Amino acid sequence: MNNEQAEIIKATATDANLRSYEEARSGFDWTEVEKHFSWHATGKVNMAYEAIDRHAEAGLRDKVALYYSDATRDEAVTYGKMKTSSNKFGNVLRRLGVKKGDRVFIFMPRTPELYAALLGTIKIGAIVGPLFEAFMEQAVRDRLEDSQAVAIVTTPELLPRVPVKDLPHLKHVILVGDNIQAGPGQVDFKGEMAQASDELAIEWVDREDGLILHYTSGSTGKPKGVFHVHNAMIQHYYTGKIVLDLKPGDVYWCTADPGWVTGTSYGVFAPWLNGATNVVRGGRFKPQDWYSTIEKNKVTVWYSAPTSFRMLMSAGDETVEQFDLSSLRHVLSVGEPLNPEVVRWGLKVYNQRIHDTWWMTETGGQLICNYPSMDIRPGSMGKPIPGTEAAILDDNGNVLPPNRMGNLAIKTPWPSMMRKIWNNPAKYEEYFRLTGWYVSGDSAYMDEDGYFWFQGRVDDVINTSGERVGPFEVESKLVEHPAVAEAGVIGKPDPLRGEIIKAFISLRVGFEPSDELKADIAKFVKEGLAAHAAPREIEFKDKLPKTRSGKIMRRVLKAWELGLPTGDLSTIED
Ligand code: 6R9
Repeated sequence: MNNEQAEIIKATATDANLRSYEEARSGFDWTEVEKHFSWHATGKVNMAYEAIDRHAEAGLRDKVALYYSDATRDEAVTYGKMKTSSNKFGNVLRRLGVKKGDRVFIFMPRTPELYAALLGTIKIGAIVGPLFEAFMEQAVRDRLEDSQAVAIVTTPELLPRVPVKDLPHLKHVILVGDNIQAGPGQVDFKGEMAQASDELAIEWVDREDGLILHYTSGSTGKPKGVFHVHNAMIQHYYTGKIVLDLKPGDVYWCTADPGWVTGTSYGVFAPWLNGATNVVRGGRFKPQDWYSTIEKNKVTVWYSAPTSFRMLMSAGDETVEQFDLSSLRHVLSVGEPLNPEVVRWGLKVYNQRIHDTWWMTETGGQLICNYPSMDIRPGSMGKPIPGTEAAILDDNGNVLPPNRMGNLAIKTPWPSMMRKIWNNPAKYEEYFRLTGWYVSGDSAYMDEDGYFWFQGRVDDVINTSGERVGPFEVESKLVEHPAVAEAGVIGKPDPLRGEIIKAFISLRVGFEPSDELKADIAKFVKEGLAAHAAPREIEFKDKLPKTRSGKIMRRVLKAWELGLPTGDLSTIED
């Protein structure tokens, strides 16, 4: 089915946490993993305690939990320090009256304060909602409105994008910065933290109580609030151990922002549950900064995304040679298909096999992976982790034989599975419409040896530089522009970004196509929604292809774009 399939890169790991794949799977039992946790006996649990306090209390108080650097800061935060700073933040929230189950959003750049706020929120049993700092007003509004958040942690720079007046549930704006003059409803983070106690009575919650709310895009409607519970720690801990292969001495760098699920499940929970040292690099992507982050911190395990690897690749082999990257011993990727080309390049320049991993916001944790002890087939996502089963189903839920393309599905349940879509039970049910299975929305096939190969999205979700963008959200923003009558948005294949956003637009009467107008429309989306959601290409059309029920037929736009046959047009409007 795929000629890449013949290529095999042999496993080299000798001391992987995982025995052979087959051995690890046979007789696997999640309850054995649970025994690692202190709550196994009591039943009461808290993710932040297990990630930080537990280690701080077990002799790792002075071990570095976080190496943080950006253009102006360079800090090492110990487990002991992370415990007290998150305790303090928990106390700040309690003093404001924030309670278990309340939603608290964090909307700020990656800094040690962000991590203290995230952990402190979890410590008091509140549900944390991380937001990308790139979000503009509409994106922030949608998420805070839907979740009825009571508090937001942000910076004075980002505050103008929080429409406080329109959000009646939002009672507290906690501002992180210097010389904050807190107005009504506002709180000075630093001032409050300085006064707060180091000691906090942790809120012990049930395994099924709320932990985190990640908003993510679907093909229709507003973004969905994917709701995860404390129980997810079982999977975060276990995959941190067997997939990331984390050991106590590791310095681990996950390049993802906590606004993306990778930046929390594997940028916060998995590494700290495993007692590793975590690296966070603030600021924007620059190849030299990235390599110097690895060199300076002696990063051993590195988890990034195809889009970043492709950008590093285009920065050239010479750039790699300027740095000492010999500390690296394990490299992984997630977010989009990992091109075989990138895998080969990684082997050449880093002397590392890049291990692909597949999972989703909804799955909460890794599911289909290449283990350290497994041969890699470049272009394949790997095999389901122990304790889980994956299959390719037809649309009626029948399991398809090897080499047949269909719906990638996972047998339910697994520990980190989402527990609901906030305010939208119907949407939640859609994922489980084929009894006994979670239907991912990705299409794939499995080869004879059980390796899974990604083929595409079943719906229209665009994956640009590893970020999921719903075409509907972009179209809605586009039609708010005074010149735009109708808009249809697709993902156009792009060698660097995976896909870029291309918009087909019909103009209102009185407007003429021009390059200035294109630029103005793109800017409108960038400032109104998010930079990564702005179309990089715009094409004006007199009319857009629509179904009789008025739905824009994105697959026809895509076929036009790719010069492919348009397929069944029976539902098209005239
Ligand atoms: C963790 C994360 C999920 C979607 C998923 C799929 C794509 C993720 C992939 C991959 C090919 C991989 N995706 N990993 N495609 N190979 N290894 O990315 O979550 O942002 O929710 O995106 O990303 O299409 O369905 P999320």
